Amino acid sequence: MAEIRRRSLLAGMAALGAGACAKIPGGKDGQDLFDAAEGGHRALQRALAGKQGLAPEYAPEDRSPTFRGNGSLTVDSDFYRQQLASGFPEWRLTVGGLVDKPLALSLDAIRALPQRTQITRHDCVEGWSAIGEWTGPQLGTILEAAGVREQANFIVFRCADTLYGSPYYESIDMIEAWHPQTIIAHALNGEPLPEKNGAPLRARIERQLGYKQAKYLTGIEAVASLEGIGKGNGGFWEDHSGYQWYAGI
Ligand SMILES: Nc1nc2c(c(=O)[nH]1)N[C@H]1C(S)=C(S)[C@@H](COP(=O)(O)O)O[C@H]1N2
Ligand SMILES: [Mo]
Repeated sequence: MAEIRRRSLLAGMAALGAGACAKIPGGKDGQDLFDAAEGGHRALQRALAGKQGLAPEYAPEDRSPTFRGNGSLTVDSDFYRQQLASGFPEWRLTVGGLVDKPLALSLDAIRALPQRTQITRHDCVEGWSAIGEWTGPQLGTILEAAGVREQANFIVFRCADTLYGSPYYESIDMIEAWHPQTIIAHALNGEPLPEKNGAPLRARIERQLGYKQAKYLTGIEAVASLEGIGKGNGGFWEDHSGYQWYAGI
């Protein structure tokens, strides 16, 4: 309970930005946060990242024999078919919005960044779980390379697929974006991502539910507000079924 309160407090602070005068109850942690805020936005993000809990990680033998697919299981386009058949040579992950240096990253470029591998449990609201080993660069590494601006409060994930006629998308706040376990995964259990699990790239946001784990990524966009994106609720299921935007496990 206290942890949930603290999380939403931190999320609120990040949304306000470092310049906002936030009063943080709770003793030493609060003071540390306040000190960090004085050091600037980037320092605040770092301090927050270091203080956050990690989602549990598992041993190789805990991995589920098969990691089922859910929601979209492919992308219905000729371009996707052709890229899938040839190892995605022309797939690009664009990084744009509130950044100094917009990027268009190939899979090779993404594989060349420092990598993180983590074995975590995926929980879908529909009532199933699976444990998988994910590998990819931390989102923070990519945001740093792109020079994300202070005005960014959210990262939006753009996907290649549509579900019921609308593009799938998701979003997270900057606390989640800088979290060490937030990665752009290109591999599952040591192999390139299978088609059904989001090939060639998907987000892993390990402290949140399945629908936040955007598959078939084509773009990352830094924005100040979620207004005007989809129906404004921060994600496909948030727009279509009223699912919570902060989908904490
Ligand atoms: N692009 C895209 N991402 C998506 C979905 C989708 O339909 N399209 N479904 C979500 C849901 S509800 C879940 S549970 C997981 C399923 O991931 P999996 O197919 O690897 O099991 O992906 C999430 N990300
Ligand atoms: Mo899900």
